[in-house]
Amino acid sequence: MTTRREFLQQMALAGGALALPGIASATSKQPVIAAANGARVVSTWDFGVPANQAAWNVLRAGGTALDAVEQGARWAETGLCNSTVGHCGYPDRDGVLTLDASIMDGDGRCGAVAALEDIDHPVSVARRVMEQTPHVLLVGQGAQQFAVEQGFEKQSLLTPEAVQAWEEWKKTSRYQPQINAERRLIPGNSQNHDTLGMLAIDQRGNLAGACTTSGMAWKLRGRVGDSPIVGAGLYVDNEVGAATASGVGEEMIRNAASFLVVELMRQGRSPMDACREAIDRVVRKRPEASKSLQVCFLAINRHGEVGAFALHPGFVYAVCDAQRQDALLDSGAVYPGEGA
Ligand code: SD4
Repeated sequence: MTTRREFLQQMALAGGALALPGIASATSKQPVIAAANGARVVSTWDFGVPANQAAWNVLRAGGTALDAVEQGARWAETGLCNSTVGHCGYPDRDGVLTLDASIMDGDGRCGAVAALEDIDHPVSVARRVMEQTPHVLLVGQGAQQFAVEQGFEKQSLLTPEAVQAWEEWKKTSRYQPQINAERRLIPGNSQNHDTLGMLAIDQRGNLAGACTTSGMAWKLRGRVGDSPIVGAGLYVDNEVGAATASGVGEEMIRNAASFLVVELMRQGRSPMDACREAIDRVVRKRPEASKSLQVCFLAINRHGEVGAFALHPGFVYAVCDAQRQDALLDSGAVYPGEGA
């Protein structure tokens, strides 16, 4: 597989595009991804590349976007061990690992779980909520009870590394989310990435999305971020497109951000312009706070065009389609550096 550095170098040589013209964003060249002739899947952060592969296997075989994003998210939940998704996630400040996930189909059906404990594959539990209940969101003990009733195994997901990191954190007990923490190496955790937000369009032109995370490490017990909140961390509408988010979820909830991105696309904005406007809203609402936290949006429209934008540089997103399976691109950003 092409490394990220190699890919970005190839991009530079190719004029900054996947064989397409590039356009300037605020702080970096960001390629325009052309309309897909067929299926395409995109997702957040470096580990989106292998997660996309899991989704692509479904799309390539003619499967639905919904099945594809579930498989992609499942891969992230167990296929890799990192500190922010699934079974290797870092716990809250009380040492309890809680998982949040959502899934949404282009026809508006959706399901989610929040503060789910001791159950692997929250995205699949979210899908069961969508398909097997009249509800959209189950939380905490009720979500766990439902998962067990659906045949999911109850098991401890907290790894010794996560416990060790928590013990270390307790020495200062400071809650200070770091910008792009997901891309920095943490001792004992060589693959420290972040929430997986994944969006797909299938061969029939249907869209779907999924978002899965263990949330912000060291959060207050009971804290729920944007990822399981439909409209905040994820929104999909076959008429327009889909959007997902990563970063400090409180900002996405305040701005109903993924819904906002989709509605901006409905008004005619490109995916990147829509993401950028949503980022601008975050800044306008909390100008000081936005200097020291990260928020990232990723969007795809119904034609398969893709765009992304972030508060601070460093957000990367993975794109996979019939032409290229391992593309990893830098988003533009409002601020020039990694923040205050
Ligand atoms: C949350 N948005 O729980 C998630 C976590 C995340 O970068 O994406 N962190 O707020």
